[in-house]
This record gives sequence, C-alpha cells and structure tokens, in this order.
Amino acid sequence: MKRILSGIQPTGSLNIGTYLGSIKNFVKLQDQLPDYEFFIFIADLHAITVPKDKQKLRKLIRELAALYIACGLDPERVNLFIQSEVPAHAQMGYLLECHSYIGELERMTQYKDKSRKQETGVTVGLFTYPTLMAADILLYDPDFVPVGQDQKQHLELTRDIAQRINNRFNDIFTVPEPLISERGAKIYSFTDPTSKMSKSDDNVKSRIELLDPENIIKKRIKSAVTDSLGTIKYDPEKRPGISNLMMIYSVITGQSFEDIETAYADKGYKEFKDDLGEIVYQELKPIQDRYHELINSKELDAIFDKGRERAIEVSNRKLYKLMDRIGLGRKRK
Ligand code: ATP
Ligand code: LTN
Repeated sequence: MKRILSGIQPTGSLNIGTYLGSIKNFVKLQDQLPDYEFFIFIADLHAITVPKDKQKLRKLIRELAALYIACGLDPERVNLFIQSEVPAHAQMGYLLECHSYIGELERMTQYKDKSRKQETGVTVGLFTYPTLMAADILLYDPDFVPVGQDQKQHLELTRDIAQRINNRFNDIFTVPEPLISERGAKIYSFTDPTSKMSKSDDNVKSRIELLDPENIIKKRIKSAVTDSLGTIKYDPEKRPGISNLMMIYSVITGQSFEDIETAYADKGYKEFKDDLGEIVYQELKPIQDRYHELINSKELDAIFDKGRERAIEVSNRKLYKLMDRIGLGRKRK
C-alpha cells in the first residue's frame, strides 16, 4: 500500500497559514486518495531543539491534535501519533546522522536563519534537526510528503540521504517526493507581508489563530498591512499585502484571482476586508465548535493510542532492517 506522511511541530497555536497551506490540503488528500495509508504526527522531539516550558508543550501537543481532527482529519483514515512515543524516530535519527555530512547540514537555510536569530545556546539538536526529520520520513516509506515551501530543502536532503543509504546498503528506503500545494502554498504575515505567517512570530497581530474569537479575526484582517493604491489587484511582487489577503480569500472560497478582481472592481479595501473577515470567521467557526468537544475527551487519547501502535509496528520494521544491513547488534531472524 502506498503511503503519505507529514509532521507538525507543537511550537505554538495553529494559524490560518498552516491551516490553508498545509492542513486543508492534507484533508483533501485523505478524501481523494482512498488507496493510501496516511501517517501524521506531532513532532514534539523537534520542538525541544529550543527550550520549552513543560506545561505549555503538553498543552500544545493535545491542542494541535484536537485541531487537526476538528479541521477534518479523519482518525479512522489517518494514523495520528506523537513522535516521542515512537522510539524508532530518535534511533533512526542517529543512524542517519552517521550517514550525513556537516557541510550539507550547514547549508540548510532554516538552520542558518534560526541560529542567526538566536545569539547564544544554539543546540546540536537544532543543527541535526534535518536528519531527525529525514528519519521521521524514511521510517515509513512514504511516496509523498505534504509540506510547505519552506520545508522543500529538508525534503531534498532526505532524498539525498535515502539515495546514499540505498546505494550503500542495497535499497532500503523509498525516495519520497514533496507534495507542495500550488495555491495557498504560502500565506504571509499581516504585519510584514514579505515574510511567512508563522506561529513563532512574537507579534500576535501578524496572524489569525484558529481558536481566535470572531472580533479578533475581524480586527486582524482590518489591520493587515496593504498599500496606498486601494484597488483589489493580485500582484504579489509589487503589492504583497493585498495579494496575500486575496490568496486567503481565494483558497477559502475557491474563486480565482480574476473573479475576485472583477467582484471588487469598483470597491475598496474596507469592503474587501469586511467580507474577508466574515469569510474567515465562517470557515473557522465549525472547527472551533468541534475542537471544544474533543479537547478534554477520552476519544483523543484513544486516537493517540491507536496511532502509536501502528507507527511502532511500521517504524521498528524499517529500523531493524537498516540495523541489520549495517551490522549492528546481533542478527535478527
Ligand atoms: P515556525 O514558524 O515555528 O517554524 P511554522 O509556523 O512554520 O512554525 P510548522 O509546524 O513548522 O509551522 O509547519 C507545519 C506545516 O505548515 C509545514 O508543512 C509548513 O511548511 C506549513 N506552513 C506553516 N506556515 C505556513 C504558511 N504561512 N503558509 C503556508 N504553509 C505554512
Ligand atoms: N520540519 C517540519 C515538521 C516536520 C515534518 C517531519 C514534516 C518534522 N518532521 C516529517 C514532514 C515530514 C516543519 O517545521 N514544518
């Protein structure tokens, strides 16, 4: 059976960037591809590459999973699990570190950005993040890995490592393809429309979180940075602010940029933003209702248990296969 896998970091509350750029796409895939087995996990090991508060981390892991389900992820179709509950990830991560080069990890732009922002205390874990991510993926032989544009380089590294190990130890891993959605692939910050909307941005005004109440949702859109031209035209190069809002409009409603331009030909930012506020609120309301049903329920724990069991079964098989080929421990029958 073919497989699709993706991971999400519990580093902050989910925002509409992740929702529109990643989760919505994932939910669509789950419905469109009944022949695939799906894995999605909460990447808590990745979250501790920078210091984390214990209570907050615990809360976020649960919150994220509940939100994914509330967004339409079907736990019957998808194995949903917590990365640290499946030991093979850390073990495989180490094996892959021994087949990766310092030079290639130093070239990773996410590492360069994050280590530059953080003046002291850059951990080894932050540096080896991409090899752990490669382990997450290669353990499950997925054919496709849905990610945002920012993760493309990590996927390329994963492919390089997979090919290197396949050449050396005789075909062990499936070489995965990234699956990057065409539209909505990247949603930008409301305060700086040239950088990605991110859950770790210190400025809360830069984003809408999925659990934000109606008044906040509308306020954030009203205060989103645009320009002084006042017309609704899609031009991401010259007019990133309004183009970003049009992208959000388009991904939610399914309308093309031309349709939106025509509909707002003789209207200004105020009307456009008022409408968009309502559109985003209507999209998020049912998600919020389902989230509140789930968050303190036993249902969520049952989903995690089931996901963990299947993930352990699949990942251990791959881990032991590589250990055998390398010559580690005693030979397994
Ligand atoms: P951080 O900013 O803390 O690095 P993040 O906001 O990028 O985190 P992740 O958990 O790293 O969130 O991302 C989850 C998935 O959603 C990834 O595939 C990522 O590429 C995608 N994603 C995140 N933010 C956006 C965005 N603004 N637009 C489109 N896709 C996004
Ligand atoms: N690095 C990813 C999260 C992530 C992931 C993965 C995604 C960790 N392991 C494996 C896909 C497959 C991120 O920051 N978005």
